[in-house]
Amino acid sequence: MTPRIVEVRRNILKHNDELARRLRTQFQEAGTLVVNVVSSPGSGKTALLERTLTQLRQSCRPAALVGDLATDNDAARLARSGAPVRQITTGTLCHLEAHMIETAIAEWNLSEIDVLFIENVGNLVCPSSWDLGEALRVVLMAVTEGEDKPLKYPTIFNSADLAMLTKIDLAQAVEFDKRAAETNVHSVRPGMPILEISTKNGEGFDDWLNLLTAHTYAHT
Ligand SMILES: Nc1nc2c(ncn2[C@@H]2O[C@H](COP(=O)(O)OP(=O)(O)OP(=O)(O)O)[C@@H](O)[C@H]2O)c(=O)[nH]1
Ligand SMILES: [Mg+2]
Repeated sequence: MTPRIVEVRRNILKHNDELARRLRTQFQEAGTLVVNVVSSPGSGKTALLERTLTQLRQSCRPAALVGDLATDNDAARLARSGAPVRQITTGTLCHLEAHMIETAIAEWNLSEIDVLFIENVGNLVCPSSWDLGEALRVVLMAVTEGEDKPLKYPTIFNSADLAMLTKIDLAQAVEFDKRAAETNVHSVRPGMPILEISTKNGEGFDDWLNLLTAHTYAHT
């Protein structure tokens, strides 16, 4: 790679970081908890958010943005919860960027949103470098993907605040080694909390909702 290209990339990332910092301040001032959900394609991000939005709507005001290269299928799934939802289609881009979040929320009144979920584009590589102004970054890892993902994609696990082992209802069927997975997560990010969750049978949902509630800003 030539030095010129490296420099352009660095400038783009710097611009993203500055905007993300401004967004983070805006979210904090509005009292909106922003959660960036990342994983490889098909690990269960939308399924997790479908159930989460439906349950959270009983006690607070959640909303969601969802990024995909194409289609608004995931937005349609999430909108069935009744929460405000917007799809961001990225075309050829493998991650969301801060300016896309800024545009997508432009018409929303943040003070009316307690928790904003951002489902990132399914990818364990690109989203790790792009700050979206979130307060929490959650990385999902489905039991069907094997235990070694943290070792192969350390950057995303290292930049996350919480790891989730999803599709835990399938763990036995695919002979998933939970202890090995936890060891791998902690070898990359010592001490990171790990939740086990199933959107099929609801396992782990109470812990997940409690964790969100603990991070939600108190509204007066
Ligand atoms: N058994 C089981 N299947 C699940 C669970 N969560 C999701 N799935 C299934 O996994 C598949 C993919 O789930 P999605 O929620 O669409 O995954 P995603 O991460 O949003 O996928 P992309 O948006 O394409 O990256 C679907 O067929 C879901 O029904 C779970 O907890 N248990
Ligand atoms: Mg999805």
